[in-house]
Amino acid sequence: MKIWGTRDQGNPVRVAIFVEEKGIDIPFEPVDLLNGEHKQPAFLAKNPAAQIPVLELDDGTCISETVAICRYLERLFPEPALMGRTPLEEATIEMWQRRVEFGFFDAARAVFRHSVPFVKALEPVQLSEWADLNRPRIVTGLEMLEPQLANHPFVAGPDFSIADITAVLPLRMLDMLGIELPDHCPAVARWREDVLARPSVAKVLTPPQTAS
Ligand SMILES: N[C@@H](CCC(=O)N[C@@H](CS)C(=O)NCC(=O)O)C(=O)O
Repeated sequence: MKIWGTRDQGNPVRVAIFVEEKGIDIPFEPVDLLNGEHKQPAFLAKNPAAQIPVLELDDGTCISETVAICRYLERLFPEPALMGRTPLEEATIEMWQRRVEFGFFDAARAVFRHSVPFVKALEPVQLSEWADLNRPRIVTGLEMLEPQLANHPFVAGPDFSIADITAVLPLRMLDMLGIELPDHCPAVARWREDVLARPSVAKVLTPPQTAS
């Protein structure tokens, strides 16, 4: 098995953290998005949507979409459970995962893609109005999480889950996007510190030290 995508950039980060939490070792194969490698026939044969990450199995089967990849790995490596064990846990985690992804994550993604200059290689028409419209949606997404995080250590309840993993990239991007955590969201601030300091997250997002 291998995963197409750069381990510490974009959506592959979510799979890399998932893999770290499981304690398994799957190699990552970088894809040069800025030079359009993902739009070449060889990559399109793996994912016609021209996106990373893609999990390629030893028989050549390819699975794309971050959550689908995580679902497959969860079935193969059930411990520690990151997508729930009981029907109720599974549904609760999926509910929060989708709330985080379609609210907070998508708003941050829109601001990132439409306001950060180097992303123009992927988003040739950057609409600053779309970025501006989505900035307050990031805050709304966080405000939605505040009451939940005031009562639970993690987004979906007592345990770290895929719902927290989905939040990592946007949480890390807030400073770059010029978004301040609202003062009335102290539980979100606490959770952000906890999640970004988590060993799996730090390992994926901290560049390896080179001797030079
Ligand atoms: N829904 C997909 C989204 C994947 C995605 O947006 N990948 C980005 C990198 S973070 C990509 O490949 N973008 C290529 C492009 O914009 O041309 C998932 O969950 O995996």
